[in-house]
Amino acid sequence: SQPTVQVTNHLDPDQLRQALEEDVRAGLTASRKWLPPKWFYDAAGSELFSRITRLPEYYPTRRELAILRARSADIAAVSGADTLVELGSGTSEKTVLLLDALAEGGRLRTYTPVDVDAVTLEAAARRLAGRYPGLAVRAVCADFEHQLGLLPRAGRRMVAFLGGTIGNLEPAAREVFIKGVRATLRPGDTFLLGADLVKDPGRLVAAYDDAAGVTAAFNRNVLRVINRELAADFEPEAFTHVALYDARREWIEMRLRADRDMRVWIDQLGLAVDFTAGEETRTEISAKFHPEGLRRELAGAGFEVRRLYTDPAGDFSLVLAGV
Ligand code: AVJ
Repeated sequence: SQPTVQVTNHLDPDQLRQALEEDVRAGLTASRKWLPPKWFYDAAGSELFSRITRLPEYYPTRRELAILRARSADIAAVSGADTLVELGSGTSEKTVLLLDALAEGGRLRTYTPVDVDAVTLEAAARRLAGRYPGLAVRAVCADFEHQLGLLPRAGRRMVAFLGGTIGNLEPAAREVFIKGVRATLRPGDTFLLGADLVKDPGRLVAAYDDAAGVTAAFNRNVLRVINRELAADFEPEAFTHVALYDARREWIEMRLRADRDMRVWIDQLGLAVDFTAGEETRTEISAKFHPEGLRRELAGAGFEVRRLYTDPAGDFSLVLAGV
């Protein structure tokens, strides 16, 4: 019998490890230190992010869900997709709304979640296969930013990139990424993009600096990942979580501020890193958008914007674009 769940791993552990080593060396030897947000998401980090999505201050997930609840039927009809490819699928919590709508239309055949965290990916794949008998779940463990070329090409696809993760990319990388998605699509395929919108800075900052400290724990988790994977001796508790809004660049920045002078030894890199008291390491940007800007960037990459939805409060948007 046809297996309904198939997991393809494109992340060779050696390559993954090399990418982590390169990122940590490059970021922590730079004059202004930084670490890429990709390394937040080990099993503990994925769990912390999942808790973030339920925080009262963190509105994006709820707003996007509200849009999906209201618009999934329209999205399914306009896309005409039989295959849903989801980039950065995580726990696939929101995906059921899209899958339900596509199934309702009678065309749904394949779901391809794509994520870097193999554990979370496989659990989500099995859960969804159980929920939709007859659905072929072809999970792909990959770094979607750099491995778009490896995505399955069969079927009439809708590529969904939800949650506002597009905001993790700086403008130049974002342009490359959107053009890369465009290049993998054929006529009839669509791109569904979730993006957080510019709003009152107070609300933005609160969403990234919650009262319960879950985002702070998520931010420090990157140090735990480096300790474990590269045999480093970071003291995560000696770093303070910082979230600020850069109004000019219209993005949230998360940083880790050293509470005192410290020397950290990263054994696997043979590297000592000095932090001075108050020094900040940038760990994430989360860009916020204007609807016109989203339209412009998608059109500039060769997409035709078919729908731009927002929630009633105007906090978040979903764009459905064709090629
Ligand atoms: C998963 C990238 C969409 O930027 O809002 C949440 C990650 N970081 N709180 C975001 C995140 C801190 C999240 N994305």
